[in-house]
Amino acid sequence: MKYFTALFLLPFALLLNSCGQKTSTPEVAEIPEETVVYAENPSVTTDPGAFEVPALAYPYNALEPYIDARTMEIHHSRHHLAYTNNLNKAIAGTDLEKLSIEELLSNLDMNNMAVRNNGGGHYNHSLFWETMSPTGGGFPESVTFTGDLTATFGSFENFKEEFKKAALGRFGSGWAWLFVNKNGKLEIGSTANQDNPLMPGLPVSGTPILGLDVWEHAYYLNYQNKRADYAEAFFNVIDWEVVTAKYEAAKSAK
Ligand code: MN3
Repeated sequence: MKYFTALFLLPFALLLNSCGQKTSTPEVAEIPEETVVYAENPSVTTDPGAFEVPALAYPYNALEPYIDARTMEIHHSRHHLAYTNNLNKAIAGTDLEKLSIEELLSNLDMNNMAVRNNGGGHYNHSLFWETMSPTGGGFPESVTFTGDLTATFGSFENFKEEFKKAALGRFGSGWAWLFVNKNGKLEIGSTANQDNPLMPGLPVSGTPILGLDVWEHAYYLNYQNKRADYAEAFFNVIDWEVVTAKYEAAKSAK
């Protein structure tokens, strides 16, 4: 019976002992590492209206090290959101609310600066997010698209240099574009502010299939004033599959 009692009390004795040990050794406070959990498909809530900021197909940190998470977050959840909210406000109660963003921009009154800046901002950023991917970079796989790209610019490398030149040559804020012109041919160009080749009366005219945002807000945190490094890095995240699909759609629409 004595033996049984001792056996029965053993776990308690061990427990007491371990508690005693715990209090005798001061605990070292663990400082948790700062871990940010990024949403798989980050979304933001647009004010009620005709247009919505699209959710991204990849987390904010997915394009690192080429485009940093903080820049992506601010760019998508603040800059893009502001353009879309302001566009919705500018067209509220007008017939423009019934149009697609492409129709709206193609038939734009260029003196309507609120719709021009914010409609452009909404369209340009939507295209920008769509044509980037964490599995992007490299070369287009499509033989037709690569063939046309090479026929137009001489080689893929030449195309890249021309595109980077357009990005660097844009003074101040704007965008560099690869677009399909009215003859169904590939062309490179750039526009100021939030303009784009869909808008009427600009020197560059056609259907954008790839755009690079060269506003400082797109790269300043990571690249500061080094726009050339940012333009070079962009080529590591271009989703050529999406660009090719846009090329084919634009060509067949001409
Ligand atoms: Mn931007």
